[in-house]
Amino acid sequence: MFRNNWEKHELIELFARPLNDLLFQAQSSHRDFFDPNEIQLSTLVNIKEGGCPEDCAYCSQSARNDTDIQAKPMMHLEQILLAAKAAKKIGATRFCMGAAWRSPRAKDFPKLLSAVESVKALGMETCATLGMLSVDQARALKDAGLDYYNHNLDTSPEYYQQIITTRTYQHRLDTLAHVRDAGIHLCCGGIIGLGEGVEDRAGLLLTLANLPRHPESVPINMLIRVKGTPLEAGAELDPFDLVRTIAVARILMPGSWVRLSAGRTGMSDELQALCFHAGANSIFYGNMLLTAENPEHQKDQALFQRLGLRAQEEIKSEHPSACAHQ
Ligand code: SAM
Ligand code: DTB
Ligand code: SF4
Repeated sequence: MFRNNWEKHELIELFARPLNDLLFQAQSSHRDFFDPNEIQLSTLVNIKEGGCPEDCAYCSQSARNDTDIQAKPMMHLEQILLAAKAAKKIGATRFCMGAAWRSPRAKDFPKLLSAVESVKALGMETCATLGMLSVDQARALKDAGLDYYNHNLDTSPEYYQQIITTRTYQHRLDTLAHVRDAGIHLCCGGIIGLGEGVEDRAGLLLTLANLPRHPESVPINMLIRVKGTPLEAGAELDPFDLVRTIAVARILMPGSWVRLSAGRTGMSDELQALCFHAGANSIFYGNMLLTAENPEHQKDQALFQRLGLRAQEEIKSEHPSACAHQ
């Protein structure tokens, strides 16, 4: 029922369709698997800020970029739990812990496992994004109760080298396989606005949709231009390219949650509404992403009210794509 044999030319054709036709097709796919008026809410917390050894050209937390972010030690368990309780109180169902690491260090691992267990015990879905994982690390996180792991491919295999040189596309695919094999849901997407072309947006979505199984969650980030990074002064992105990328993601992966991710503070309500129409049905919720700002939750609630959208309240244990992939 779900395809993972897409060809590049099919995606290029989708991207080139008149916007109304593309939106109609995306909205139709969306309604096959989801309530079109329900939005899933995830809250992020940065449990280890700055000082990252990787050289991702977009990132405020790379030690190689001259940004305002300084390296800090990992957060204490109590602080993480306070943040999770606050996220639950404002209505988030998933709590995502991010760390500026190439991969987790052995000495931090027991604390990470306790954080996952304690957040899970609050009745929230758990997510983490900690860089590359080994098979054993993925298994241990699963045993602690980790529901989702976020690890993005960021862009196409061809454009990737322009953005990151300290780890390869294959490294990323290996981590995705370790996460999958451990039985953790995958959250994997990318960024647009890196200076890539439409072939690269197609190349990213092609790789995601042709994985053995579609990621359950697909974050589409719009580049936040951070002062002191190599991408600080790149060309402005046409917002319709964001809408098209979301629509194509929705058509290719109809049973996945597509998340309108970084960059919402710079988007109008109208652009966000168009992204929801194109098939986005998840957001990061709460006033901070990792180091960058995100809309205040009251602002999102007011937008939901105006658009007749509802926040997902119940965590669904069964994912829409679960049976279709078997
Ligand atoms: N260090 C871990 C890693 O890279 O896997 C986890 C955190 S990392 C910040 C998570 C993702 O956030 C990146 O893969 C990238 O897609 C996104 N991201 C980071 N900085 C961004 C920015 N300035 N604008 C948009 N997205 C960004
Ligand atoms: C994802 O795809 N986007 C989030 C999350 N996964 C970890 C991160 C966005 C980061 C935006 C820039 C910042 O806050 O530093
Ligand atoms: Fe490090 Fe992740 Fe930022 Fe890359 S995106 S520099 S790995 S924190």
